[in-house]
Amino acid sequence: MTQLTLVIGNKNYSSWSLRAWLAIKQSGLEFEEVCIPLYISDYSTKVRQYSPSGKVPVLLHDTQTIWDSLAICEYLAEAFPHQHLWPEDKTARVFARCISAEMHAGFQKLRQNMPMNCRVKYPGKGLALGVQKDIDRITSIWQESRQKFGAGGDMLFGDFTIADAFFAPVVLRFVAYDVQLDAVSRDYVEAVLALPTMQEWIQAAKNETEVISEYEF
Ligand SMILES: N[C@@H](CCC(=O)N[C@@H](CS)C(=O)NCC(=O)O)C(=O)O
Repeated sequence: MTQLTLVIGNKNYSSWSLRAWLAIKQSGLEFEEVCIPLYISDYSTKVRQYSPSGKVPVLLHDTQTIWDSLAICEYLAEAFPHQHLWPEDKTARVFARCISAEMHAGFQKLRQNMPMNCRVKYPGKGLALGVQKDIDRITSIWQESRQKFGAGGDMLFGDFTIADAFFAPVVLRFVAYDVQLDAVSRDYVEAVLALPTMQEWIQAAKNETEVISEYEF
């Protein structure tokens, strides 16, 4: 098989990188990882060697360069259909695509006020105006997915899918900021955290030494 290379940012801070990394890791595909720490002095030069947008993540495969986390996940699902990265059932797949797109394009208040950070605990911080509305919408998505499609396992659609990769950074945000959750959402958070791949990411994030002060309180 042609080599897959995934270019990512710091594991502690790069929420977009986590989505692509988790999708590829959960699919069991072999890949090479290139890490470019965000905002170091030559970040732009380094990242532009791989990424036309100047952002991570970027996937390199065969002659293709795929940037943007959603495009990467769609590419993986298409290139490796036997990995079942989207749900098999059409109705579930439609729902999974909608909620992943909603996550991709939305929840700005949550993103701005509760930056992903695996190393710290900031209970009660980040609850600026509009953040609770984002949290409520996310937990209602999780409840609906689990109730309608989740019977076969602990993930949103039973087995792991791209939708779980998309919400994984939110799981880490909810843990870091100790966000109060309903029982279904709490169970989902625990299930995502229990994935060995998530534990691997978190441990690697804790081992990193770079500090980006604008992402710290
Ligand atoms: N929509 C893009 C967003 C990627 C993105 O914003 N990545 C951040 C790191 S988490 C980045 O590269 N920031 C560097 C910059 O904006 O210069 C995706 O889904 O991949």
